[in-house]
Amino acid sequence: MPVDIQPNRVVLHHPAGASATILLYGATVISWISGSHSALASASGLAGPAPPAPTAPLGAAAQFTSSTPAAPSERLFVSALASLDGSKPVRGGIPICWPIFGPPSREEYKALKQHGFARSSVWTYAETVLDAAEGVSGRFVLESSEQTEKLFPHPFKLVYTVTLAEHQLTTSLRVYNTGTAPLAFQALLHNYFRGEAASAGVQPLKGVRFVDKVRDGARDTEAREIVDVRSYTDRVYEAAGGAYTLTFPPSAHLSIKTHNLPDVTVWNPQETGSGMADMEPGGWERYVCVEPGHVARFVSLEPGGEWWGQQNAMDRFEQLILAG
Ligand code: TA6
Repeated sequence: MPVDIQPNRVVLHHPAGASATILLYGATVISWISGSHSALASASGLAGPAPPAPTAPLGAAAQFTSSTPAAPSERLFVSALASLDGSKPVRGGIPICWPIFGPPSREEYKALKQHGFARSSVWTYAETVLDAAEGVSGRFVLESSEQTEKLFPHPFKLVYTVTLAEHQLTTSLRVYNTGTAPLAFQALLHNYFRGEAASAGVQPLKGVRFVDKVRDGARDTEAREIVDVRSYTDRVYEAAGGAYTLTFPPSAHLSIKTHNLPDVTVWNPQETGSGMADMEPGGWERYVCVEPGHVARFVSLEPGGEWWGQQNAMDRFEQLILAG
């Protein structure tokens, strides 16, 4: 069954063995299993606890070719202590931050919680958009309601489309202003990518201006070719270029391309993560958050207007294996 619609989640299955699981709570993608080579995934720390991956020495991985049978492996981190019952935002996966990112920075939004309410609202599964070898795609909707209007007095409609291909996951957020006044918002896709944080690198961010939340919002310019997260990192890079590579040496990488999401946050709490009740012990060692967003400035959408932002995450295992 390519699209499995369950009471609280939707599972997209791609014929090549990939899958994506999306909770209706927050339209949070909680699993992206990409068709890939499990031996390398295991060696690089990318493979998740399920499904089981056969072990093989890393040296053997270079022998692989594109015709080697692939075993799927998990690309997202979800804390073992995350709540998946709708009682609080999921610690992991891809929470959607909307209509704000971080704590409210505008007086008119002061009733909102950190990162807004999209990640803690129950969305509706609207339709299966595509069901083909090229991709399997499902669409989720969240509309303003009496509940949202108490906190956020702006009529809106959000449409979130998740598209799965053999080695790619594309998530696309559309915002419609269904009200009569301009709608101002930030938007961000808070990806928790699974992999060994100690070896992870994000690039190219050299020369990009950033706000350092670890240093009380100090402004600075990135000097490194490759950004690591070996110390507590919480940086919002502004107008960062929109295309990034997340590497987990020696062999795995993801490439992330975006549309209309000009900024990117890189976050890993290191030991401060132990202060989060829903963080599994040492969980911060097993992921890096690379979060494309439109956050440095608010989007201002006129009545009747439409905005969309998109990210495409591509698992580049196969290419590296072939290159190796
Ligand atoms: O995107 C990074 C960040 O804003 C950090 O400052 C950090 O607190 C993180 O998000 C997690 O926020 P949360 O509200 O999910 O605990």
